[in-house]
Amino acid sequence: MILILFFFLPSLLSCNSHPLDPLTPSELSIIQQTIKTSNGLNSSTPLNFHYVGLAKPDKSALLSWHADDSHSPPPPRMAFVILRFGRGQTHEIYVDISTKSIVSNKIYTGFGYPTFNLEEQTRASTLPLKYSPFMESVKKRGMKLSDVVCLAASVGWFGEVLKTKRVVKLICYVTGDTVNFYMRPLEGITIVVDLDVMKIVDYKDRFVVPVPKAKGTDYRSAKQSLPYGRQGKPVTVVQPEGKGFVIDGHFISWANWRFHLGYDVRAGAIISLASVREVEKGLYRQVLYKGFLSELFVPYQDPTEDWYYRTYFDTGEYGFGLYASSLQPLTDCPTNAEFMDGYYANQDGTPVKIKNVLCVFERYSGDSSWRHTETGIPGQVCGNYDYITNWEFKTSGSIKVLVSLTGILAVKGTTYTNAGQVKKDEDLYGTLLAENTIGVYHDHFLTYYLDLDIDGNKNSFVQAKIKTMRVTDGSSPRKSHWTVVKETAETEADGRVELGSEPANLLVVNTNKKTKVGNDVGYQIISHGATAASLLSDDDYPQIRASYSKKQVWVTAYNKSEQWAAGLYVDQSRGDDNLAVWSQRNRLIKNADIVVWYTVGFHHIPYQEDFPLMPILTGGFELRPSNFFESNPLIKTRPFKQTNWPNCTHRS
Ligand SMILES: *[C@@H]1O[C@H](CO)[C@@H](O)[C@H](O)[C@H]1NC(C)=O
Ligand SMILES: *[C@@H]1O[C@H](CO)[C@@H](O)[C@H](O)[C@H]1NC(C)=O
Ligand SMILES: *[C@@H]1O[C@H](CO)[C@@H](O)[C@H](O)[C@H]1NC(C)=O
Ligand SMILES: [Cu+2]
Repeated sequence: MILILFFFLPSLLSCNSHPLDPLTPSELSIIQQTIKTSNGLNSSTPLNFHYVGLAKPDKSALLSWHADDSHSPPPPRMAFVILRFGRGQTHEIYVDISTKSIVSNKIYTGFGYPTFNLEEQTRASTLPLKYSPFMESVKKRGMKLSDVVCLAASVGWFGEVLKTKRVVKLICYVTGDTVNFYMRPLEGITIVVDLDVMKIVDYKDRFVVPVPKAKGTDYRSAKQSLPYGRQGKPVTVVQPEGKGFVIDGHFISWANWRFHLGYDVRAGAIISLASVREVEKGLYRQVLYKGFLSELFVPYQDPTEDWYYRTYFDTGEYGFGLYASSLQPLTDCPTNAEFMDGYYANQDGTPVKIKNVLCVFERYSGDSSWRHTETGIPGQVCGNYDYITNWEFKTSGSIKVLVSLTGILAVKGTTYTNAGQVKKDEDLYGTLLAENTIGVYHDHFLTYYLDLDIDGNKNSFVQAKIKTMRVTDGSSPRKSHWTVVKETAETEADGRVELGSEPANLLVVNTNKKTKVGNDVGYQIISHGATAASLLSDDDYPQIRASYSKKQVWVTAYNKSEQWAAGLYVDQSRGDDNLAVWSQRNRLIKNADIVVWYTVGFHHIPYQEDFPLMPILTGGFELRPSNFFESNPLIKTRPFKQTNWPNCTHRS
């Protein structure tokens, strides 16, 4: 099958934009101009852009356009913009890009604030450097002001009843002889900045603990000293006949798969319209209408004054795509990768490019007799943590979604230099990783939005529960066996699953489509490790905000405006608009257009190997055909030609 792809000539393929393509730089400029010159928004008060992204076209309009093989005009391209204007008003604006006009402009009055933009975080983080009480605090700790770096942290919500100001807390660190300033926190200082007036509004210096030393915290290889470990041999990937996939704009075809790959400043990578080819019929069959990382909740487990509020929502508060870093060829992606750039609008609405934000490559994992080639799409995000998110498409029909955590832990300064000094009943809220350095306990909950459309959008959620049966009538020498009892979810209440509570396969099926032998076609969701759920009490404020994090799987009725698991406005949110709340509507989900929300969860107890930089830890899940094909589709896929090139040279 793969040979067909070699007949595609990229130059012959049109590069017309697809309705799901991310906003281009020129479109972002049109949006900026349209808004800035529009009546009512063009006053002298600056406009602050917090989100600019493609307004998703109506699903049914898009699907009929897609089925029509692009002969009809595509649905119009619209942008969705969240901006703050004047004193403290959040506007939701739809812009029609072709007519350069504002379609609607609504003021949001509910709780919660939009995603921070980078510029306001940068401005806030420099305020302490000119603030004399802080300069005094730095001096008191024997540090140089020029070595201090501060970062903005969301403050969360802790039961305040009235509307609060849009504030952040600053967490400060010392660089000096290391790039890894995260390992050298300045403890005991609270700095609160009001972002709307850009001023420090609260300051406390409560206690001093030693700043951990710089020695041993640098992770750059040039900074290491003898003795070194053994060096591995070089590795390279060669595809003698060229790449096996074709990229047409944002549409990717490879082997039996095709799908659209986009970038969004909030979500990062977005996979749409993924369909897999059925060899017998020569048809592409729908699998995943849309999939992306909807939220990433990271609550730290230290209730003390300096740490209690550190319960981050990286997607809704910071923007997973905004913090994406450029992937480095040969380091992050192999030699045979293709790269895609991402564009977002900055505070002023001006387009900014993130080069190589996504990469696409084929991977041969020759660990079985069948051909195994996969396309991985890592998108990387960097704050202190790095998350590498992978979408792997397999010729077997599986989509494997993996997330790898690496990077730098958030650590806490302490007077302790040895675990033996810790008092018997004292809770450190973490592990002593190095002298004066505690790696604080925390979780990572990555919630994926998966709008599965298995052979169409009328699907059902089925739990194939595995139950032990007793043989009591003496009909068999056996006393027991297990069997499968299928339960089809009627409403959203039946679509909430706590993984591990009982053995079951989780299936999304289309009961309107049967295989030849009469089974419902379907896909199942299989966990690959990392199934942690939140352990916080239900009445704890971070838990109220992320009330969906107690269950790993939720199934909801499709609703275009329900995309972000923790709600649209997450900074200081109060839990009134999130996945768990939507699920309470208890809509019908049987034979309906449904969305599966799957959370990859880690409880992270730090260990010394996580210092000064954490080695990769991976978990994820797989969407796997289950009675979708008539038989193993790999049988029909011709294996790769083995090529041995002992004497090839590498040219970059
Ligand atoms: C704002 O736009 C309106 C209508 O386009 C125009 O009449 C007005 O002069 C503009 N004001 C400013 C400050 O640019
Ligand atoms: C769709 O979602 C929005 C936001 O949760 C909600 O206001 C609206 O009522 C929902 N519509 C339906 C039909 O459930
Ligand atoms: C490798 O080297 C051998 C001997 O020099 C030569 O015959 C062969 O063509 C080379 N193969 C490739 C793929 O370059
Ligand atoms: Cu962690």
